[in-house]
Amino acid sequence: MEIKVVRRVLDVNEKMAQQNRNLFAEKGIFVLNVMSSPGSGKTATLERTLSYIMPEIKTAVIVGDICTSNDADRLARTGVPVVQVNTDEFGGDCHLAAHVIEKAASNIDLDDIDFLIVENIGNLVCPAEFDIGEDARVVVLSVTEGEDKPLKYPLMFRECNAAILNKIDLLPYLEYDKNSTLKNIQQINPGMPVFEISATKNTGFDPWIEWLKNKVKSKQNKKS
Ligand SMILES: Nc1nc2c(ncn2[C@@H]2O[C@H](COP(=O)(O)OP(=O)(O)OP(=O)(O)O)[C@@H](O)[C@H]2O)c(=O)[nH]1
Ligand SMILES: [Mg+2]
Repeated sequence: MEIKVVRRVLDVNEKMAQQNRNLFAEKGIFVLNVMSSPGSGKTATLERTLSYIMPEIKTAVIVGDICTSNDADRLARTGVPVVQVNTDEFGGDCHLAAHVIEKAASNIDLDDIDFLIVENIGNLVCPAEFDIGEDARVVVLSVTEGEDKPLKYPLMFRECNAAILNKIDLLPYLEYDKNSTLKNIQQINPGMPVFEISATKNTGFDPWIEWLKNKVKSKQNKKS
């Protein structure tokens, strides 16, 4: 009985996600779902990423948190349209579901953007289970979280198209085996690109930005 209920929730989400995907395809918008545990640096990475791609790529952001508009305030300072979703209004969900994205996107002029970033709620488990109609998923892992996280949270790493290893600037101060982390990521998702960056020190961004721009442009080309 319990399994049936869970299936139904996921089935409904899947349908809604497909509707979102159709809408975004029609508009030629590349949608990126950014996920990580709390505090890995999703917002910091996105603040910096926006400074690299704007104004060349017209972008909007949907950001999910259980409470507060802190992240929306930070991201709005870059000048892009931002919609903050707070899930405590509907039960404190630990992830963004497809119907939430549909509602949030209705507050954005989709004819005026080529790229929609979704910063998911900080959680290394639930967001990976919910398709929101995105084109690609990226997981941000920071070096303070430990080498074994890809092995402990395999779904997240299996479901993502790329990983960002953030807070590289802290390596000199940590007992941390970066190569072991990279090996663990490849064990779960062989061939997955990993971008080593420091969001706060602004290092390592070029390969990540190139990967992103290629994705956005190939989606635009599919439309035209
Ligand atoms: N040293 C260092 N600190 C960082 C880096 N990136 C982010 N931080 C710090 O990590 C903390 C969390 O960063 P956020 O960008 O808020 O992380 P987040 O993943 O968006 O957090 P939630 O949205 O709450 O899940 C902040 O204090 C950042 O300044 C980095 O590259 N190096
Ligand atoms: Mg954040």
